[in-house]
Amino acid sequence: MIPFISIPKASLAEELTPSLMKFHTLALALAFVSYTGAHCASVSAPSTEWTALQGDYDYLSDQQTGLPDSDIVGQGEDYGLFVTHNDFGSESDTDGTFGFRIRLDAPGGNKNEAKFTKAAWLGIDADFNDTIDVFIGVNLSGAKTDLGIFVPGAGNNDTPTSTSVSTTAYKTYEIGPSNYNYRPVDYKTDGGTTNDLNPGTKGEPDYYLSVLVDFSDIVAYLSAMEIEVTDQSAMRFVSATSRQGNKLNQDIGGIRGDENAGVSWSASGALTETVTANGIAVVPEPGAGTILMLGSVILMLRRRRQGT
Ligand SMILES: [Ca+2]
Ligand SMILES: [Ca+2]
Ligand SMILES: [Ca+2]
Repeated sequence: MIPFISIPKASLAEELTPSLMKFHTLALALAFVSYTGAHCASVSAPSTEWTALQGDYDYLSDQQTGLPDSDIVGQGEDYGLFVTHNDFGSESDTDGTFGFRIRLDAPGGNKNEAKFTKAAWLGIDADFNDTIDVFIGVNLSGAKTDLGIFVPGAGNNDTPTSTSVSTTAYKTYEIGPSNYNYRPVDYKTDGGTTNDLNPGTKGEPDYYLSVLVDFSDIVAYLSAMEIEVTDQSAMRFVSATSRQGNKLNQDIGGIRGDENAGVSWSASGALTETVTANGIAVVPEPGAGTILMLGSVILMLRRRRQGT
């Protein structure tokens, strides 16, 4: 439900404090953000059709194995992480496709053929208890060709260090042009200001890695874990790259290198803001305390006016 804040009459508004007016402006702006329509985007679509999360998303040259093709980068409007949920007009709120796109510092493979040869993950905390509940991603390391939904490993999965990915996928899909894409950034169509955030490394453009899976499979997996979600549910994400399928051992979005790797996910700075599957910010409804405070301020001002 969209929070509704009534604007006071001008005469009364003149008496409201500047901070109260700022609150009104902020509440209305946030309500607008939460009300914008759903996006639909193919796996290769311009990034303007995906939903960008967090501006300065990750540090340059901070991934731990010296490989720029695994370095997640994102600065300002040259975003490092996007998500999308596409419902194709379905009325169900548990179907459609869901996916993520990360921006990497350089292409992998060789100069004749750009190719991602590592693993990339989006971890989801769907119940806000600071543990990663499920991963989606792709593992193209070695001879692997796995794209799908992956179960967190046997550890606590509550800090970057204690989090891993089970080697057995919950669900895999055949990789094809509808669910996997690896291509150079083109800021003229993707938005942002540059194709190469870190010219000091290889002098090649940054690359987007994009993955889509069936949202209903995520819903089913989480439901089996007693976490019920729809495409309107609030969730938080982490992103990571790795050399093998089971560890987050190259780069984690939002953390510089392995700083904060031993602290909780929320304290580490790696979790995104709270959003729906489509990346739309979830606005908490005004708390009872806020409404009471607003009510008593307005009442006090009215009484003061009547008394003069
Ligand atoms: Ca990085
Ligand atoms: Ca969790
Ligand atoms: Ca990082």
